[in-house]
Amino acid sequence: QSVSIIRVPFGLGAGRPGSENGPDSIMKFGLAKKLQGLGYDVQADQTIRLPEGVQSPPGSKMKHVEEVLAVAGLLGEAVYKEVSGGHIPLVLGGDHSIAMGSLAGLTRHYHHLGVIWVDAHSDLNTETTSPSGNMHGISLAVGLGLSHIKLKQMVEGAVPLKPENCVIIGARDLDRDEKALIRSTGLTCYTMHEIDRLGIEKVVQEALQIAGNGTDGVHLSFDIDSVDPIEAPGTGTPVRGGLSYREAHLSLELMSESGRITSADFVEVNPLLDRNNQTSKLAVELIGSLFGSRIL
Ligand code: DIR
Ligand code: MN
Ligand code: MN
Ligand code: MN
Repeated sequence: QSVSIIRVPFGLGAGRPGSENGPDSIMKFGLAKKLQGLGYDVQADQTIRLPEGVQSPPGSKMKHVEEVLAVAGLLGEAVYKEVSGGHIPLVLGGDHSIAMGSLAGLTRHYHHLGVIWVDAHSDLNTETTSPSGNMHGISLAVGLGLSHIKLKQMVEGAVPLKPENCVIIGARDLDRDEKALIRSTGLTCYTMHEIDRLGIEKVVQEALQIAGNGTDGVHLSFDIDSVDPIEAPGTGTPVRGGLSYREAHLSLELMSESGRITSADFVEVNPLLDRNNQTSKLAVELIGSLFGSRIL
């Protein structure tokens, strides 16, 4: 099996700077070595950069739309190339707006893609409902075709996700219109309440069923702010009451065991806000669990 690491040092979709330093920080703490130690052939990693001269006009509600679209287009093409070449794309963010690029490239290849979105938030705002104007808060809505911004603007041949194959895990900070959308679209959202009641094992097994039901690929989009800020302080929008250290690892161990995950994003690591690189190091460990690292 071969993994293609794609670094996306882009943070303009978030409300504060720093996540653009996430990819290099995660790599610095030994990601390539970890994957090689687990038996993967790690493809020479590539970096997707914002082309020079791309700048959104000032004064619009959503911030940095042009920059986000430019990066998503380039990332989407890169992801499509890797996945159609038989490699597992591992995308390192950057803020969560880059997931639009991953989804665009992946849905060109997998016409029935399931998505597991692990996040404190649901990223289901649209340009109409967004209270912040931050593009990282709309990426799942774009994936589902609910925004005026479409995946096919980024990659030709991309198709929208089907809500019945999309699952959110770890939500605990939802905006009003996001709640309404979760109810109306019929995607599955396991908030921290369901995780507390059912246990993370049951939640992840159900999520794998839903995302894997009739799909030809399952993408994991992992926002590090899903993990409790005690373990992951280095992120732009921390929310207390998140996944514990073991819940986060167990989720990824179960996904690994299932053999169903065909690509992943790890996003929103912000080294500027971190304490002793705790969050970057955690990201490396968690990616290890997804790729088969076990305690014994
Ligand atoms: C909020 C925060 N719902 C927004 N979203 C974040 O800006 O739309 N997503 N932080 O990860
Ligand atoms: Mn997110
Ligand atoms: Mn989040
Ligand atoms: Mn989705």
